[in-house]
Amino acid sequence: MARGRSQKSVSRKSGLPLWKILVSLIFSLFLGLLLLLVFTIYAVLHPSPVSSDGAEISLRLPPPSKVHHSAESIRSTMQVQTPWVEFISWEPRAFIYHNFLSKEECEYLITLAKPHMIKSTVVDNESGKSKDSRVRTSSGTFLARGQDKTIRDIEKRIADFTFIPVEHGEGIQVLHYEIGQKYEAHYDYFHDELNTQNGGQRIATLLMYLSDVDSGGETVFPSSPVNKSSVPNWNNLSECGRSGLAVTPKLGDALLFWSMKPDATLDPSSLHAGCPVISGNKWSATKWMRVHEYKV
Ligand SMILES: O=C(O)CCC(=O)C(=O)O
Repeated sequence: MARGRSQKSVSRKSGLPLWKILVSLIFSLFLGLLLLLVFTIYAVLHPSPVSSDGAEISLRLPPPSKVHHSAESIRSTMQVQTPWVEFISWEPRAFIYHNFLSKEECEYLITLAKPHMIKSTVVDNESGKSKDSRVRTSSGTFLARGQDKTIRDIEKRIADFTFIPVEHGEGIQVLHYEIGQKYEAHYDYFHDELNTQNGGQRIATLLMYLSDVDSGGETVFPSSPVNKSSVPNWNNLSECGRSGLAVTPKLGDALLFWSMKPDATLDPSSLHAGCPVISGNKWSATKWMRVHEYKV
């Protein structure tokens, strides 16, 4: 009995009272919940988009109060050269990525391509081979996929913005149109078997404008109806540009359009043309993207 009593009194002296333990537990729990709440509120107020390799995508849209439906009015409210996306059509699905390339990147692509420019060709529907054509009178050259750091950066950005992996892309084709040169209405998807063996069909195209054009040179979708009164720069468009939904080339901007619909069928509304340049020069760079990996 004596031994039992003495043990009891020792444990009471060395341990904390139960109420103190309970109070500190409740306090710690409260503190943890408070921190969680603060982090959640911060994350909701400061969302940060993340690219496939964990890097932040430098895409910023104007705040909702500044979203307008005309490119001109948006330009006048945006002072900075920040990338932003403008939706332009559902048929075909098309978007403009404003300020997609920097001026330096545009100049770099032109400098790289200039010594290698040759007369552009088109694909023969029967044989699937390249042929000379009056339909396409520009000159151009292909840059190898991933050929240097700048190209890799641009190709990575294209993948981030289109959600199509870099490996599905053909090499960038740089194009140069002088006065009178054009690319008549065509589809980017193929009508032959030969050209779809590597990578399948072309699913989408990104046209990057490397220069402004003084007059003409618009990319136009003749099957996409437009309401003249809803086009703010109607008076500045060439006759060709007025034949459908037109995109005026602007240095650094990129036009993304889809040649296939979400149900994986070909989209005939993706018919498009490069209008004749009326004055100045047009430099552009095309990235065609395939359904599957395109082996280079
Ligand atoms: O230069 C343009 O506006 C059109 C180019 C084009 O159609 C193409 O590269 O497929």
